Amino acid sequence: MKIGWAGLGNMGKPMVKNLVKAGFDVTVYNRTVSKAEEFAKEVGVKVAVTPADLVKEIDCVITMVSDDAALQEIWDQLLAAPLPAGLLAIDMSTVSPDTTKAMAARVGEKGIAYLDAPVSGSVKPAEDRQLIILVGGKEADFERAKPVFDSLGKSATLLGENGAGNYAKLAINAFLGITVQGLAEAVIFAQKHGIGPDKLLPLINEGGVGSGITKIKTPGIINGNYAPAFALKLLAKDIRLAREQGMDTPAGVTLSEALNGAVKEGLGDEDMIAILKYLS
Ligand code: NA7
Repeated sequence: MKIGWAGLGNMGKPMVKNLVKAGFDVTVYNRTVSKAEEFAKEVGVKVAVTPADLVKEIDCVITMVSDDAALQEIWDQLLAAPLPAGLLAIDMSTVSPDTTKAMAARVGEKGIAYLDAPVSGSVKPAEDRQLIILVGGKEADFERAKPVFDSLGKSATLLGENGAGNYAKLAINAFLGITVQGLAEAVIFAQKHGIGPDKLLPLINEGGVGSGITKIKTPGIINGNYAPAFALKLLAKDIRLAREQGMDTPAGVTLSEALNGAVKEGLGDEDMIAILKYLS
């Protein structure tokens, strides 16, 4: 299968490397072309300088970009180009289920099959082929995409029609955000009473209340390292999307306010655990 990949951000790069390792023929496109050229030198893939170049002679186009606007922008350019017959489109970004449904209908008019396939897991799981892939779309298209998914993650699950993958992703990230905010609040409270994160976090991680995410975030909190594995602004976007889809329960509402506040204070490009700085 020949793949055209659009979006070489923190997630896109390790995912493409795994496709190459699995033997797929991959061409990459990135809005900032210099990033694609640098990446191609390292990995040995071909570079397309426009979305139109990307779709020449491919079987499958995969998008992994920031948000709904980025996805729309790429598809506006793709749809202006001649598209190969039987093209399969897979969007692995986290976007609104409404955008997915509209996009699937729009490209469907040109005979293109469309899957929403956002992922649970950030950079390390992407590098280790441990992503959990959440899929919406038709069974036959899912089966076609299976070899791609198998090269990128540890599981891929078809959850329903287009949009279902996005709904599952928003639910999981709401839980992720609530957990991270809870962790930040516990650290702040303990610190106020003389117990530093270096003391508290190992105790959390030793017990039943510790989890994958508390363990992953522990070194960053202790060392004050907020380099983004998952940028706070992207979590803020996900919670905004969940709110737009009717998530109005208390922790979700509070989380949404905290994340928006943190973005306003300029913390958006730091890791999501920078919510700790905002709440301190
Ligand atoms: P990053 O590291 O912020 O990367 C975002 C990518 O999206 C990057 O390649 C950007 O290109 C691209 N992008 C952003 N805006 C546009 C527009 N308008 N047009 C085309 N391409 C664009 O995000 P992650 O890799 O961490 O996350 C990707 C998705 O997974 C996201 O939905 C997360 O919520 C989950 P650039 O290099 O800036 O030119």
